[in-house]
Amino acid sequence: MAALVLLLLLSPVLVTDAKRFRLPSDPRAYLTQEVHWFNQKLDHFSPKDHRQFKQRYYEFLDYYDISNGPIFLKICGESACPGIINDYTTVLAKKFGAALVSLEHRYYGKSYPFKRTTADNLSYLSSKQALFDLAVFRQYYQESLNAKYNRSNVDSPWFTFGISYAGALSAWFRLKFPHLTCGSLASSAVVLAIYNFSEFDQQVGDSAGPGCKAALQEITKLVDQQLLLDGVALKSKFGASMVKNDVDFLYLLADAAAIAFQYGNPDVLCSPLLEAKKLNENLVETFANYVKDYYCGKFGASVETYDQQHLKNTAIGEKSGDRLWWFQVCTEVAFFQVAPTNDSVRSSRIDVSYHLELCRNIFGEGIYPEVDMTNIYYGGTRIAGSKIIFTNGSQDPWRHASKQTSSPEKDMPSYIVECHNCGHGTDLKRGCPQSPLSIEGDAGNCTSPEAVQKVRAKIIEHIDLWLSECDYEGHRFIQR
Ligand SMILES: *[C@@H]1O[C@H](CO)[C@@H](O)[C@H](O)[C@H]1NC(C)=O
Ligand SMILES: *[C@@H]1O[C@H](CO)[C@@H](O)[C@H](O)[C@H]1NC(C)=O
Ligand SMILES: *[C@@H]1O[C@H](CO)[C@@H](O)[C@H](O)[C@H]1NC(C)=O
Ligand SMILES: *[C@@H]1O[C@H](CO)[C@@H](O)[C@H](O)[C@H]1NC(C)=O
Ligand SMILES: *[C@@H]1O[C@H](CO)[C@@H](O)[C@H](O)[C@H]1NC(C)=O
Ligand SMILES: CC(=O)N[C@H]1CO[C@H](CO)[C@@H](O)[C@@H]1O
Repeated sequence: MAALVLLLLLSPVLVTDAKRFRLPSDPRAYLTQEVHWFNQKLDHFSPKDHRQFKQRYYEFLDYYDISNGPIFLKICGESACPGIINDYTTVLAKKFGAALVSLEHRYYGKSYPFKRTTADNLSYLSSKQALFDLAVFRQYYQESLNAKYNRSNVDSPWFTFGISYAGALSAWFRLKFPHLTCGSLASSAVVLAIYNFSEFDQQVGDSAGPGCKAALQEITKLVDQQLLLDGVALKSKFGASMVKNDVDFLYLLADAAAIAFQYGNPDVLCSPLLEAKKLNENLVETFANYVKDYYCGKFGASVETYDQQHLKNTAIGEKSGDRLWWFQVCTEVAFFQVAPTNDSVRSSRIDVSYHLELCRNIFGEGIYPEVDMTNIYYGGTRIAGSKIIFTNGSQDPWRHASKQTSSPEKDMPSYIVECHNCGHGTDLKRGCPQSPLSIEGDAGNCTSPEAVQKVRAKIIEHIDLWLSECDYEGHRFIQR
Protein backbone atom coordinates (compact mmCIF):
# COMPACT_ATOMS: atom_id res chain seq x y z
CA MET A 1 0.00 0.00 0.00
CA ALA A 2 2.70 2.45 1.05
CA ALA A 3 4.72 1.59 -2.04
CA LEU A 4 1.74 2.25 -4.26
CA VAL A 5 1.08 5.63 -2.70
CA LEU A 6 4.72 6.56 -3.13
CA LEU A 7 4.66 5.54 -6.78
CA LEU A 8 1.63 7.69 -7.39
CA LEU A 9 3.36 10.62 -5.79
CA LEU A 10 6.47 10.21 -7.88
CA SER A 11 4.74 9.85 -11.22
CA PRO A 12 2.20 12.61 -11.35
CA VAL A 13 0.62 13.45 -14.68
CA LEU A 14 2.14 16.15 -16.81
CA VAL A 15 0.07 19.24 -17.16
CA THR A 16 0.61 21.74 -19.94
CA ASP A 17 -1.41 24.87 -20.33
CA ALA A 18 -2.81 25.89 -23.66
CA LYS A 19 0.16 28.11 -24.38
CA ARG A 20 2.18 24.98 -23.82
CA PHE A 21 3.81 25.92 -20.55
CA ARG A 22 4.67 22.69 -18.86
CA LEU A 23 3.65 22.85 -15.23
CA PRO A 24 6.16 21.03 -13.08
CA SER A 25 5.28 17.46 -12.16
CA ASP A 26 7.70 17.34 -9.24
CA PRO A 27 5.76 17.95 -6.00
CA ARG A 28 8.76 19.83 -4.65
CA ALA A 29 8.02 22.58 -7.17
CA TYR A 30 4.87 23.43 -5.19
CA LEU A 31 4.42 25.13 -1.84
CA THR A 32 1.23 23.16 -1.41
CA GLN A 33 -0.99 20.82 -3.36
CA GLU A 34 -3.56 20.38 -0.62
CA VAL A 35 -6.95 20.88 -2.23
CA HIS A 36 -9.83 22.99 -0.90
CA TRP A 37 -13.24 23.44 -2.48
CA PHE A 38 -15.57 26.37 -2.83
CA ASN A 39 -19.16 26.51 -4.14
CA GLN A 40 -19.22 28.93 -7.05
CA LYS A 41 -22.15 30.37 -8.96
CA LEU A 42 -22.31 29.02 -12.52
CA ASP A 43 -23.72 32.11 -14.20
CA HIS A 44 -22.93 35.45 -12.56
CA PHE A 45 -24.98 37.34 -15.12
CA SER A 46 -28.32 35.61 -14.78
CA PRO A 47 -30.72 36.65 -12.01
CA LYS A 48 -32.69 33.40 -12.46
CA ASP A 49 -30.00 30.75 -12.66
CA HIS A 50 -28.85 29.67 -9.20
CA ARG A 51 -26.84 26.62 -10.18
CA GLN A 52 -23.44 26.18 -8.59
CA PHE A 53 -20.29 24.16 -9.24
CA LYS A 54 -17.29 23.20 -7.16
CA GLN A 55 -14.18 25.28 -7.69
CA ARG A 56 -10.77 24.12 -6.48
CA TYR A 57 -8.36 26.32 -4.56
CA TYR A 58 -5.17 26.28 -2.49
CA GLU A 59 -3.82 28.33 0.40
CA PHE A 60 -0.38 28.67 1.93
CA LEU A 61 -0.12 30.47 5.26
CA ASP A 62 3.43 29.77 6.45
CA TYR A 63 4.59 33.32 5.78
CA TYR A 64 1.38 35.02 6.78
CA ASP A 65 1.67 37.81 9.32
CA ILE A 66 -1.65 37.44 11.12
CA SER A 67 -1.58 40.93 12.57
CA ASN A 68 -1.55 42.87 9.29
CA GLY A 69 -0.19 40.78 6.43
CA PRO A 70 -1.64 41.16 2.93
CA ILE A 71 -3.26 38.41 0.89
CA PHE A 72 -1.62 37.58 -2.45
CA LEU A 73 -4.02 36.07 -4.95
CA LYS A 74 -2.16 34.04 -7.59
CA ILE A 75 -4.57 33.70 -10.48
CA CYS A 76 -4.57 30.40 -12.35
CA GLY A 77 -5.17 30.52 -16.08
CA GLU A 78 -5.96 28.22 -18.96
CA SER A 79 -4.84 24.92 -17.48
CA ALA A 80 -5.42 22.63 -14.57
CA CYS A 81 -4.10 24.22 -11.38
CA PRO A 82 -2.38 21.48 -9.39
CA GLY A 83 -1.15 23.66 -6.54
CA ILE A 84 0.69 26.85 -5.63
CA ILE A 85 3.94 26.90 -7.59
CA ASN A 86 7.07 27.83 -5.71
CA ASP A 87 8.15 30.66 -8.00
CA TYR A 88 9.22 34.25 -7.38
CA THR A 89 5.95 35.10 -5.62
CA THR A 90 7.22 32.94 -2.75
CA VAL A 91 10.03 35.42 -2.26
CA LEU A 92 7.51 38.26 -2.34
CA ALA A 93 5.19 36.52 0.12
CA LYS A 94 8.04 36.05 2.61
CA LYS A 95 9.06 39.66 2.22
CA PHE A 96 5.57 41.06 2.79
CA GLY A 97 4.30 38.47 5.30
CA ALA A 98 1.57 37.52 2.86
CA ALA A 99 -0.93 34.69 2.73
CA LEU A 100 -0.84 32.98 -0.67
CA VAL A 101 -4.05 31.78 -2.21
CA SER A 102 -4.85 30.40 -5.64
CA LEU A 103 -8.14 29.62 -7.37
CA GLU A 104 -8.42 27.27 -10.34
CA HIS A 105 -10.02 28.85 -13.43
CA ARG A 106 -13.55 27.65 -14.10
CA TYR A 107 -13.81 24.67 -16.50
CA TYR A 108 -10.11 23.81 -16.36
CA GLY A 109 -8.68 20.96 -14.29
CA LYS A 110 -11.10 19.79 -11.64
CA SER A 111 -13.27 22.93 -11.61
CA TYR A 112 -15.52 21.65 -14.33
CA PRO A 113 -19.30 22.22 -14.03
CA PHE A 114 -20.50 19.61 -16.55
CA LYS A 115 -19.79 16.09 -17.68
CA ARG A 116 -18.82 16.98 -21.25
CA THR A 117 -17.27 19.89 -23.10
CA THR A 118 -19.93 20.34 -25.76
CA ALA A 119 -20.19 23.87 -27.15
CA ASP A 120 -23.49 24.26 -25.25
CA ASN A 121 -21.85 23.27 -22.01
CA LEU A 122 -19.09 25.79 -22.61
CA SER A 123 -21.38 28.81 -22.70
CA TYR A 124 -20.33 29.86 -19.17
CA LEU A 125 -16.63 29.75 -20.02
CA SER A 126 -15.40 33.32 -20.42
CA SER A 127 -12.96 35.77 -18.90
CA LYS A 128 -15.91 37.82 -17.65
CA GLN A 129 -17.34 34.93 -15.65
CA ALA A 130 -13.82 34.08 -14.44
CA LEU A 131 -13.27 37.60 -13.10
CA PHE A 132 -16.54 37.45 -11.23
CA ASP A 133 -15.45 34.07 -9.80
CA LEU A 134 -12.35 35.75 -8.44
CA ALA A 135 -14.35 38.58 -6.87
CA VAL A 136 -16.83 36.25 -5.18
CA PHE A 137 -14.00 33.98 -4.04
CA ARG A 138 -12.08 36.95 -2.66
CA GLN A 139 -14.97 37.81 -0.34
CA TYR A 140 -15.48 34.19 0.65
CA TYR A 141 -11.81 33.62 1.40
CA GLN A 142 -11.46 36.79 3.45
CA GLU A 143 -14.30 35.62 5.66
CA SER A 144 -12.98 32.10 5.94
CA LEU A 145 -9.56 33.42 6.98
CA ASN A 146 -11.18 35.71 9.52
CA ALA A 147 -13.10 32.76 10.91
CA LYS A 148 -9.92 30.70 11.12
CA TYR A 149 -8.24 33.38 13.26
CA ASN A 150 -11.34 34.20 15.30
CA ARG A 151 -11.50 37.76 14.06
CA SER A 152 -14.36 39.61 12.49
CA ASN A 153 -14.77 42.62 10.23
CA VAL A 154 -11.22 42.47 8.97
CA ASP A 155 -10.59 43.37 5.36
CA SER A 156 -6.97 42.66 4.43
CA PRO A 157 -5.02 44.43 1.72
CA TRP A 158 -5.11 42.14 -1.34
CA PHE A 159 -2.76 42.06 -4.34
CA THR A 160 -3.26 39.98 -7.48
CA PHE A 161 -0.67 38.16 -9.60
CA GLY A 162 -0.86 36.37 -12.94
CA ILE A 163 1.12 35.39 -16.01
CA SER A 164 -0.08 35.38 -19.62
CA TYR A 165 -3.89 35.02 -19.86
CA ALA A 166 -3.95 34.92 -16.05
CA GLY A 167 -1.82 38.09 -16.23
CA ALA A 168 -4.58 39.71 -18.26
CA LEU A 169 -7.10 38.55 -15.64
CA SER A 170 -4.88 40.09 -12.97
CA ALA A 171 -4.91 43.47 -14.76
CA TRP A 172 -8.63 43.23 -15.53
CA PHE A 173 -9.46 42.30 -11.93
CA ARG A 174 -7.92 45.55 -10.71
CA LEU A 175 -9.73 47.38 -13.54
CA LYS A 176 -13.18 45.96 -12.78
CA PHE A 177 -12.92 45.51 -8.99
CA PRO A 178 -10.60 48.27 -7.72
CA HIS A 179 -12.33 48.12 -4.32
CA LEU A 180 -11.22 44.50 -3.89
CA THR A 181 -7.48 44.73 -4.50
CA CYS A 182 -4.73 47.25 -3.81
CA GLY A 183 -2.93 46.59 -7.04
CA SER A 184 -1.92 43.98 -9.55
CA LEU A 185 1.07 42.43 -11.23
CA ALA A 186 0.35 41.51 -14.83
CA SER A 187 3.25 39.48 -16.16
CA SER A 188 3.32 38.92 -19.95
CA ALA A 189 -0.35 39.84 -19.76
CA VAL A 190 -2.21 39.44 -23.05
CA VAL A 191 -4.65 42.31 -22.50
CA LEU A 192 -5.16 43.15 -26.16
CA ALA A 193 -7.34 40.73 -28.11
CA ILE A 194 -5.98 40.48 -31.67
CA TYR A 195 -7.64 38.95 -34.70
CA ASN A 196 -4.71 38.73 -37.16
CA PHE A 197 -1.85 38.18 -34.73
CA SER A 198 0.97 38.21 -37.30
CA GLU A 199 3.30 40.09 -34.91
CA PHE A 200 3.69 36.78 -33.10
CA ASP A 201 5.53 35.22 -36.03
CA GLN A 202 7.50 38.41 -36.66
CA GLN A 203 8.77 38.30 -33.08
CA VAL A 204 9.78 34.67 -33.49
CA GLY A 205 11.94 35.78 -36.44
CA ASP A 206 13.39 38.74 -34.51
CA SER A 207 14.13 36.63 -31.44
CA ALA A 208 15.79 33.97 -33.58
CA GLY A 209 18.20 36.46 -35.18
CA PRO A 210 19.09 36.52 -38.91
CA GLY A 211 20.94 33.18 -39.22
CA CYS A 212 18.48 31.05 -37.26
CA LYS A 213 15.51 32.82 -38.83
CA ALA A 214 16.83 32.05 -42.32
CA ALA A 215 17.31 28.39 -41.36
CA LEU A 216 13.74 28.20 -40.02
CA GLN A 217 12.41 29.80 -43.19
CA GLU A 218 14.33 27.32 -45.32
CA ILE A 219 12.83 24.49 -43.27
CA THR A 220 9.34 25.89 -43.78
CA LYS A 221 9.88 25.95 -47.54
CA LEU A 222 11.20 22.38 -47.62
CA VAL A 223 8.39 21.13 -45.36
CA ASP A 224 5.73 22.81 -47.51
CA GLN A 225 7.20 21.05 -50.58
CA GLN A 226 7.64 17.63 -48.96
CA LEU A 227 4.15 17.77 -47.51
CA LEU A 228 2.74 17.84 -51.04
CA LEU A 229 5.08 15.10 -52.30
CA ASP A 230 4.89 12.60 -49.43
CA GLY A 231 3.12 13.91 -46.36
CA VAL A 232 2.95 10.50 -44.68
CA ALA A 233 6.73 10.05 -44.69
CA LEU A 234 7.31 13.62 -43.57
CA LYS A 235 4.90 13.47 -40.65
CA SER A 236 6.36 10.20 -39.50
CA LYS A 237 9.80 11.83 -39.40
CA PHE A 238 8.36 14.23 -36.80
CA GLY A 239 6.56 11.50 -34.86
CA ALA A 240 3.30 13.12 -35.95
CA SER A 241 1.68 10.48 -38.17
CA MET A 242 -1.56 10.75 -36.24
CA VAL A 243 -2.12 14.35 -37.38
CA LYS A 244 -4.17 14.00 -40.57
CA ASN A 245 -4.82 17.67 -41.37
CA ASP A 246 -1.72 19.18 -43.01
CA VAL A 247 -2.16 22.63 -41.48
CA ASP A 248 -2.63 21.14 -38.00
CA PHE A 249 0.77 19.55 -38.61
CA LEU A 250 2.27 22.86 -39.77
CA TYR A 251 0.89 24.50 -36.63
CA LEU A 252 2.66 21.94 -34.48
CA LEU A 253 5.93 22.83 -36.21
CA ALA A 254 5.35 26.58 -35.88
CA ASP A 255 4.55 26.24 -32.17
CA ALA A 256 7.56 24.02 -31.60
CA ALA A 257 9.82 26.76 -32.98
CA ALA A 258 8.06 29.60 -31.14
CA ILE A 259 8.24 27.85 -27.79
CA ALA A 260 12.03 27.99 -27.77
CA PHE A 261 11.84 31.80 -27.60
CA GLN A 262 8.63 32.03 -25.63
CA TYR A 263 10.04 30.00 -22.77
CA GLY A 264 13.66 31.06 -22.76
CA ASN A 265 15.49 28.24 -24.53
CA PRO A 266 16.57 29.78 -27.85
CA ASP A 267 19.88 27.94 -28.13
CA VAL A 268 18.32 24.48 -27.85
CA LEU A 269 16.69 25.23 -31.22
CA CYS A 270 19.10 27.59 -32.94
CA SER A 271 22.50 26.07 -32.12
CA PRO A 272 21.85 22.72 -33.89
CA LEU A 273 20.19 24.49 -36.83
CA LEU A 274 23.12 26.85 -37.36
CA GLU A 275 25.52 23.92 -36.99
CA ALA A 276 23.58 21.84 -39.54
CA LYS A 277 23.55 24.78 -41.92
CA LYS A 278 27.31 25.21 -41.61
CA LEU A 279 28.00 21.53 -42.22
CA ASN A 280 25.42 21.39 -45.00
CA GLU A 281 23.43 18.73 -43.16
CA ASN A 282 19.74 18.00 -43.56
CA LEU A 283 17.87 20.90 -41.94
CA VAL A 284 14.46 19.22 -41.86
CA GLU A 285 15.91 16.21 -40.10
CA THR A 286 17.71 18.41 -37.57
CA PHE A 287 14.48 20.27 -36.87
CA ALA A 288 12.53 16.99 -36.64
CA ASN A 289 14.95 15.82 -33.96
CA TYR A 290 14.38 19.04 -32.02
CA VAL A 291 10.61 18.59 -32.24
CA LYS A 292 10.77 14.97 -31.10
CA ASP A 293 13.53 15.16 -28.51
CA TYR A 294 12.98 18.59 -27.06
CA TYR A 295 9.48 19.89 -27.79
CA CYS A 296 7.58 16.62 -27.45
CA GLY A 297 10.22 14.98 -25.26
CA LYS A 298 11.89 17.08 -22.61
CA PHE A 299 9.47 19.99 -22.81
CA GLY A 300 6.47 17.65 -22.76
CA ALA A 301 4.18 18.98 -25.53
CA SER A 302 1.72 16.50 -26.96
CA VAL A 303 1.28 15.97 -30.71
CA GLU A 304 -2.30 14.89 -30.12
CA THR A 305 -3.34 18.36 -28.96
CA TYR A 306 -2.75 19.72 -32.49
CA ASP A 307 -5.09 17.20 -34.07
CA GLN A 308 -8.56 18.58 -34.74
CA GLN A 309 -9.99 15.08 -34.40
CA HIS A 310 -8.70 15.11 -30.83
CA LEU A 311 -9.88 18.68 -30.25
CA LYS A 312 -13.42 17.62 -31.16
CA ASN A 313 -13.47 15.12 -28.32
CA THR A 314 -15.92 16.35 -25.66
CA ALA A 315 -14.89 13.92 -22.94
CA ILE A 316 -13.24 15.48 -19.90
CA GLY A 317 -9.67 14.38 -19.41
CA GLU A 318 -6.06 15.36 -18.90
CA LYS A 319 -5.89 17.00 -22.30
CA SER A 320 -9.22 18.80 -22.51
CA GLY A 321 -7.45 22.05 -21.59
CA ASP A 322 -6.55 22.62 -25.23
CA ARG A 323 -10.15 22.38 -26.36
CA LEU A 324 -11.19 24.75 -23.58
CA TRP A 325 -8.60 27.38 -24.52
CA TRP A 326 -9.56 27.07 -28.20
CA PHE A 327 -13.11 27.89 -27.11
CA GLN A 328 -11.90 31.09 -25.48
CA VAL A 329 -9.79 31.83 -28.56
CA CYS A 330 -12.72 31.15 -30.89
CA THR A 331 -15.15 33.31 -28.88
CA GLU A 332 -13.24 36.06 -27.08
CA VAL A 333 -9.62 36.75 -27.90
CA ALA A 334 -8.65 35.13 -31.27
CA PHE A 335 -4.86 35.62 -31.14
CA PHE A 336 -4.85 33.84 -34.50
CA GLN A 337 -1.13 33.31 -35.01
CA VAL A 338 -1.26 33.77 -38.77
CA ALA A 339 1.73 33.99 -41.11
CA PRO A 340 2.57 37.62 -41.96
CA THR A 341 2.11 38.34 -45.66
CA ASN A 342 5.83 39.04 -46.05
CA ASP A 343 8.92 37.30 -44.70
CA SER A 344 7.12 34.83 -42.42
CA VAL A 345 8.84 32.09 -40.47
CA ARG A 346 5.82 29.78 -40.38
CA SER A 347 4.03 28.36 -43.39
CA SER A 348 1.72 30.79 -45.18
CA ARG A 349 -0.91 28.06 -45.05
CA ILE A 350 -1.45 29.06 -41.40
CA ASP A 351 -3.90 31.86 -42.14
CA VAL A 352 -7.16 33.32 -40.88
CA SER A 353 -9.39 30.90 -42.75
CA TYR A 354 -7.54 27.95 -41.21
CA HIS A 355 -8.37 29.30 -37.75
CA LEU A 356 -11.99 30.07 -38.56
CA GLU A 357 -12.42 26.63 -40.08
CA LEU A 358 -10.91 25.06 -36.95
CA CYS A 359 -13.35 26.98 -34.75
CA ARG A 360 -16.27 25.84 -36.89
CA ASN A 361 -15.06 22.28 -37.08
CA ILE A 362 -14.57 21.72 -33.37
CA PHE A 363 -17.41 23.87 -31.96
CA GLY A 364 -19.93 24.10 -34.79
CA GLU A 365 -21.48 26.89 -36.82
CA GLY A 366 -21.90 30.34 -35.33
CA ILE A 367 -18.77 30.42 -33.20
CA TYR A 368 -16.74 33.55 -33.96
CA PRO A 369 -14.21 35.55 -31.91
CA GLU A 370 -15.75 38.83 -30.80
CA VAL A 371 -12.40 40.57 -30.58
CA ASP A 372 -13.82 44.09 -30.82
CA MET A 373 -16.29 43.39 -28.01
CA THR A 374 -13.49 42.10 -25.81
CA ASN A 375 -11.40 45.20 -26.41
CA ILE A 376 -14.40 47.48 -25.84
CA TYR A 377 -15.08 45.73 -22.56
CA TYR A 378 -11.52 45.89 -21.21
CA GLY A 379 -9.87 48.68 -23.22
CA GLY A 380 -7.03 46.64 -24.69
CA THR A 381 -3.73 48.48 -24.26
CA ARG A 382 -5.74 51.61 -23.42
CA ILE A 383 -7.01 49.93 -20.26
CA ALA A 384 -8.29 52.61 -17.87
CA GLY A 385 -6.96 50.96 -14.75
CA SER A 386 -4.48 52.08 -12.12
CA LYS A 387 -1.84 50.48 -9.92
CA ILE A 388 -1.07 47.71 -12.39
CA ILE A 389 2.50 46.66 -13.17
CA PHE A 390 2.96 45.29 -16.69
CA THR A 391 6.06 43.26 -17.43
CA ASN A 392 7.25 41.52 -20.57
CA GLY A 393 10.21 39.45 -21.71
CA SER A 394 12.10 40.86 -24.69
CA GLN A 395 12.14 37.57 -26.66
CA ASP A 396 8.51 36.63 -26.04
CA PRO A 397 6.25 36.59 -29.15
CA TRP A 398 3.25 37.32 -26.91
CA ARG A 399 4.59 40.74 -25.84
CA HIS A 400 2.74 42.35 -28.77
CA ALA A 401 -0.59 41.49 -27.15
CA SER A 402 0.52 43.18 -23.93
CA LYS A 403 0.89 46.75 -22.75
CA GLN A 404 4.48 47.67 -23.55
CA THR A 405 4.46 51.34 -22.69
CA SER A 406 4.05 52.95 -19.30
CA SER A 407 1.18 55.22 -18.26
CA PRO A 408 2.82 56.96 -15.30
CA GLU A 409 -0.07 59.38 -14.82
CA LYS A 410 -2.30 56.38 -14.12
CA ASP A 411 0.16 54.46 -12.01
CA MET A 412 0.61 51.79 -14.66
CA PRO A 413 4.33 51.20 -15.26
CA SER A 414 5.47 48.79 -17.96
CA TYR A 415 8.86 47.07 -17.93
CA ILE A 416 10.58 44.98 -20.54
CA VAL A 417 13.17 42.54 -19.28
CA GLU A 418 15.85 42.45 -21.95
CA CYS A 419 17.99 39.38 -22.28
CA HIS A 420 18.83 36.59 -24.72
CA ASN A 421 16.52 34.08 -22.99
CA CYS A 422 13.91 36.31 -21.35
CA GLY A 423 10.52 34.96 -22.42
CA HIS A 424 6.91 34.62 -21.33
CA GLY A 425 6.51 35.22 -17.60
CA THR A 426 10.03 33.86 -17.28
CA ASP A 427 11.46 37.15 -16.18
CA LEU A 428 9.42 37.70 -13.08
CA LYS A 429 8.22 34.51 -11.70
CA ARG A 430 9.68 31.46 -13.27
CA GLY A 431 13.36 32.11 -14.02
CA CYS A 432 15.13 31.40 -17.34
CA PRO A 433 14.50 29.03 -18.93
CA GLN A 434 11.22 28.59 -17.14
CA SER A 435 10.92 24.91 -17.87
CA PRO A 436 12.16 23.14 -15.84
CA LEU A 437 11.08 25.61 -13.20
CA SER A 438 13.78 27.23 -11.12
CA ILE A 439 12.66 27.29 -7.51
CA GLU A 440 11.66 30.74 -6.24
CA GLY A 441 12.17 32.08 -9.76
CA ASP A 442 15.97 32.07 -9.37
CA ALA A 443 17.26 34.26 -12.22
CA GLY A 444 20.77 32.74 -12.13
CA ASN A 445 20.39 31.21 -15.59
CA CYS A 446 19.00 34.26 -17.32
CA THR A 447 21.68 35.66 -19.62
CA SER A 448 21.27 38.93 -17.76
CA PRO A 449 20.24 38.24 -14.15
CA GLU A 450 20.74 41.98 -13.48
CA ALA A 451 18.01 42.87 -15.98
CA VAL A 452 15.63 40.61 -14.05
CA GLN A 453 16.77 41.91 -10.67
CA LYS A 454 16.23 45.50 -11.75
CA VAL A 455 12.61 44.85 -12.71
CA ARG A 456 12.04 42.82 -9.55
CA ALA A 457 13.29 45.71 -7.44
CA LYS A 458 10.73 47.92 -9.18
CA ILE A 459 7.99 45.40 -8.50
CA ILE A 460 8.81 45.34 -4.79
CA GLU A 461 8.81 49.14 -4.72
CA HIS A 462 5.34 49.31 -6.30
CA ILE A 463 3.82 46.58 -4.14
CA ASP A 464 5.18 48.25 -1.03
CA LEU A 465 3.84 51.66 -2.04
CA TRP A 466 0.42 50.47 -3.20
CA LEU A 467 -0.15 48.29 -0.14
CA SER A 468 0.71 51.27 2.05
CA GLU A 469 -1.67 53.49 0.08
CA CYS A 470 -4.40 50.90 -0.07
CA ASP A 471 -7.55 52.81 0.61
CA TYR A 472 -10.46 50.69 -0.46
CA GLU A 473 -11.71 51.28 3.08
CA GLY A 474 -9.50 54.14 4.09
CA HIS A 475 -6.84 52.21 6.01
CA ARG A 476 -4.04 49.82 5.35
CA PHE A 477 -5.48 47.20 7.70
CA ILE A 478 -9.10 47.59 8.46
CA GLN A 479 -10.57 46.81 11.86
CA ARG A 480 -14.19 47.87 11.60
C1 LIG B 1 -24.48 19.99 -21.11
O1 LIG B 1 -24.37 18.90 -21.98
C2 LIG B 1 -25.27 17.85 -21.74
C3 LIG B 1 -24.94 16.76 -22.71
O2 LIG B 1 -23.59 16.45 -22.61
C4 LIG B 1 -26.69 18.35 -21.87
O3 LIG B 1 -27.58 17.30 -21.54
C5 LIG B 1 -26.91 19.53 -20.95
O4 LIG B 1 -28.17 20.10 -21.12
C6 LIG B 1 -25.85 20.60 -21.18
N1 LIG B 1 -26.01 21.67 -20.20
C7 LIG B 1 -26.02 22.96 -20.51
C8 LIG B 1 -26.17 23.90 -19.41
O5 LIG B 1 -25.89 23.36 -21.64
C1 LIG C 1 -10.85 30.30 18.06
O1 LIG C 1 -11.84 30.13 19.00
C2 LIG C 1 -12.13 28.78 19.33
C3 LIG C 1 -13.34 28.73 20.25
O2 LIG C 1 -13.45 29.90 20.99
C4 LIG C 1 -10.89 28.13 19.92
O3 LIG C 1 -11.15 26.78 20.19
C5 LIG C 1 -9.76 28.25 18.92
O4 LIG C 1 -8.55 27.74 19.49
C6 LIG C 1 -9.53 29.67 18.50
N1 LIG C 1 -8.56 29.72 17.42
C7 LIG C 1 -7.59 30.60 17.35
C8 LIG C 1 -6.68 30.52 16.15
O5 LIG C 1 -7.42 31.46 18.17
C1 LIG D 1 -6.88 39.80 -41.43
O1 LIG D 1 -6.03 39.46 -42.49
C2 LIG D 1 -6.71 39.06 -43.65
C3 LIG D 1 -5.72 38.53 -44.64
O2 LIG D 1 -4.53 39.26 -44.61
C4 LIG D 1 -7.52 40.25 -44.18
O3 LIG D 1 -8.22 39.86 -45.31
C5 LIG D 1 -8.49 40.69 -43.09
O4 LIG D 1 -9.15 41.84 -43.51
C6 LIG D 1 -7.80 40.95 -41.80
N1 LIG D 1 -8.81 41.14 -40.79
C7 LIG D 1 -8.71 42.02 -39.81
C8 LIG D 1 -9.88 42.12 -38.88
O5 LIG D 1 -7.73 42.71 -39.65
C1 LIG E 1 9.65 41.89 -46.99
O1 LIG E 1 10.64 41.44 -46.08
C2 LIG E 1 11.95 41.67 -46.50
C3 LIG E 1 12.88 41.00 -45.51
O2 LIG E 1 12.61 41.42 -44.19
C4 LIG E 1 12.16 43.17 -46.61
O3 LIG E 1 13.48 43.44 -47.05
C5 LIG E 1 11.17 43.76 -47.58
O4 LIG E 1 11.27 45.17 -47.59
C6 LIG E 1 9.75 43.38 -47.20
N1 LIG E 1 8.82 43.79 -48.23
C7 LIG E 1 7.69 44.43 -47.95
C8 LIG E 1 6.83 44.71 -49.12
O5 LIG E 1 7.36 44.75 -46.82
C1 LIG F 1 21.10 26.58 -14.17
O1 LIG F 1 21.41 25.60 -15.16
C2 LIG F 1 22.14 24.50 -14.66
C3 LIG F 1 22.52 23.61 -15.85
O2 LIG F 1 21.37 23.27 -16.57
C4 LIG F 1 21.32 23.76 -13.62
O3 LIG F 1 22.05 22.68 -13.09
C5 LIG F 1 20.96 24.73 -12.50
O4 LIG F 1 20.11 24.09 -11.58
C6 LIG F 1 20.27 25.96 -13.08
N1 LIG F 1 20.07 26.94 -12.02
C7 LIG F 1 18.91 27.56 -11.85
C8 LIG F 1 18.89 28.55 -10.76
O5 LIG F 1 17.94 27.36 -12.54
C1 LIG G 1 8.86 50.71 -20.65
C2 LIG G 1 9.63 50.04 -21.73
O1 LIG G 1 10.55 49.31 -21.44
N1 LIG G 1 9.23 50.25 -22.97
C3 LIG G 1 9.86 49.69 -24.12
C4 LIG G 1 9.01 48.59 -24.63
O2 LIG G 1 9.48 48.04 -25.80
C5 LIG G 1 9.52 48.96 -26.84
C6 LIG G 1 9.92 48.24 -28.09
O3 LIG G 1 11.06 47.45 -27.86
C7 LIG G 1 10.50 50.10 -26.48
O4 LIG G 1 10.53 51.05 -27.50
C8 LIG G 1 10.03 50.72 -25.18
O5 LIG G 1 10.95 51.68 -24.75
